[in-house]
Amino acid sequence: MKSIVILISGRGSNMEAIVRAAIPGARIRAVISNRPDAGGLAFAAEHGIATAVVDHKGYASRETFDAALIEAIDAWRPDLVVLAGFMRILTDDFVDHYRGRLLNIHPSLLPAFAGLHTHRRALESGVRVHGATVHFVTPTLDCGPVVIQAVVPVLPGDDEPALAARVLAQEHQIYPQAVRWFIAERLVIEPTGRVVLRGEADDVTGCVVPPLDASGDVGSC
Ligand code: NHR
Ligand code: GAR
Repeated sequence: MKSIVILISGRGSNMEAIVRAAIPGARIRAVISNRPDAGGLAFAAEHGIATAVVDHKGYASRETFDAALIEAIDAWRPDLVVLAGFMRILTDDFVDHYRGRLLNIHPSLLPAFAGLHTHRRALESGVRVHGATVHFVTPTLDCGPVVIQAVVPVLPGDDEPALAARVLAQEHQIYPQAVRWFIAERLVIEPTGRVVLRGEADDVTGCVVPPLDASGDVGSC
């Protein structure tokens, strides 16, 4: 049985999707938040998962915060650490400590729109497709090896909440899939930084393109 620790900062719907996926061979040991008011903590507690808060506001530097976070995480001896809407940039030391076993979901088709406010920036830029990316975390923000991406259309009339909701629905599909692959030891990071999926592809491969609306509005973009 492999152990997983999930880090959140807020609502925790991706954490919830991973918990609900009941991944064979995996046990979610703890959910840790840097914010005491993170909504996701209640869901975790209700599901019998240990919760903890390491409040970044109680630390003078990123280094001391990250050291405290490592201590809280390592108490659970995790095989995998999952960032699920975790909103603090992590130091190189933290990332090195969990090298090859630290995943993040980012709400854009990386390498486009690294950083914050991805949906607003996608709308402003005029792109016709947007999406989400699960990647291994490396010291350079949102630049680590890509595991799986999902694509959604940007539709006429979209605002930030509408686009975010369309992307989030896909996040809830691809993040459990990425974790399933990791736990099954099917993800290999090649020296080039590409991720290769070992074994036969499941029903879902490393790219998810949901069927577009049949209205034709988006078919010709
Ligand atoms: N850390 C490293 N080193 N590398 C990555 O790829 C990371 C990371 C930490 C978090 C998630 C992330 C994202 O998916 C993530 C990836 C927070 C910020 C940010 O600017 C940026 C990216 C991500 C998470 N945070 C502000 C900060 O000063 C705080 C913002 C807030 O609290 O609302 O840390 O995009
Ligand atoms: C998700 O859309 C996730 O991709 C994004 O925040 C949301 C968290 O939702 N992550 C980032 O923006 C990281 N910078 P959740 O708390 O309901 O999973």
